[in-house]
Amino acid sequence: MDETTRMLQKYNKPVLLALRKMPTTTVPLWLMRQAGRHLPEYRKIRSSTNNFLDFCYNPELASEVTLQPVTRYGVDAAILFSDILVIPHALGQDVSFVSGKGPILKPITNIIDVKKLNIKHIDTKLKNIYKTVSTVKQAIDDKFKTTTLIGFAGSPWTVATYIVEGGSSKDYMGVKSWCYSSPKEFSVLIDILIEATVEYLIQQINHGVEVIQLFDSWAGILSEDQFTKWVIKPTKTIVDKIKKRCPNIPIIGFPRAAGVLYKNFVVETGVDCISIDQSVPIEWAATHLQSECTVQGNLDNLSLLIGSKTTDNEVLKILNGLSKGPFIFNLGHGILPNTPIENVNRLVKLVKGFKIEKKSNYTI
Ligand code: 1CP
Repeated sequence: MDETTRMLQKYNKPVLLALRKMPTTTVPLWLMRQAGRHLPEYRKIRSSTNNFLDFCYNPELASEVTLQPVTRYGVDAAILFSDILVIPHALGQDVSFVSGKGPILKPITNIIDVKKLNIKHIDTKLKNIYKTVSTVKQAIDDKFKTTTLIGFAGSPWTVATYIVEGGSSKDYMGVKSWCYSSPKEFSVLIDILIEATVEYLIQQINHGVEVIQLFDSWAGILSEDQFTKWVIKPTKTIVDKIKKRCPNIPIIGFPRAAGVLYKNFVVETGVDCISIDQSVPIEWAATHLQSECTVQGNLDNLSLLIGSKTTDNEVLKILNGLSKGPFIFNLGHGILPNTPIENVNRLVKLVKGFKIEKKSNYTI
């Protein structure tokens, strides 16, 4: 047993153990977007600041909301409270969040504007986020010893959709037209995002995050070839660069709605864990994905919002199908703002109370 394994077992952090394909006593659990509007304690603190980015850049408030779901539910991981759009903001793009409308960016649609993005000052602009990481890590070391701290960034493709479309989009007409018609130009934007994302994640790691998740929320809108170009390749570059500098930090990939392309993504990028959405059949995930890496997922966020007997059955189906191998329970996409607290409590109880059968497909 090496030193890292001994440390992991001593501190018994279930999420880290699962990411290293090691057995756990209970199924590790956290929920995407667990810190946010479904929590009354979040809404209370959030109402103190008008501007959402100011809120993300306030280490005291951001570290407090990062820990709220850990304190309330006892989930096994805290995910840094920030947003994927701090990267375009740090690169110099105008970004704001309008209540009821979501993010609004000044769209960048040509190579001249792409070349105005400036990577030089990102660490200065993001320094308060690094301070949030250090503050949360200290609190975890002091008080929540079994909790894993997850850092994150948006993947280049998904961040590019916001940069080009100027916000959320229904059809992604602008960004898809660009990558089909001028792939060389578009790759200049993707390369800037790769470089900024690697720097941002390395700094998060230096300040205390123990795991990285890459959110590619809009990966599922691309054809196979475009998926390979704009999702798999940039992710592989990011994974390679981070592994070179921080070989012990596990990386979770989340190319949402990728269907059968999840398999290509896992094999080609070298991620340690794949986060899957609810459209992936459990048995297929166990056979084709869990044989390669740890799997995370995949309860429908809407099922959790409803919280009926059907939800319990779906949870049990996921647990029965995936808990024999390296697995982290999560949702298929972020928790919805109207999700009742009691539904989350019930889910946590069900997952934590689940008896794991004798393992067959662990590495040790
Ligand atoms: O006023 C508010 O409270 C704003 C709501 C909100 C919150 C709570 C936004 C605006 N971002 C966040 C935090 C956030 N965003 C986190 C940390 C909280 C946690 O996970 O516990 C994370 C990981 C994100 C990531 C994020 N932001 C993604 C990827 C994950 C996903 O859900 O797909 C995306 C696409 C965004 C963009 C974004 N940020 C906020 C909004 C409304 C949107 C647009 C979403 C869309 O286009 O549908």
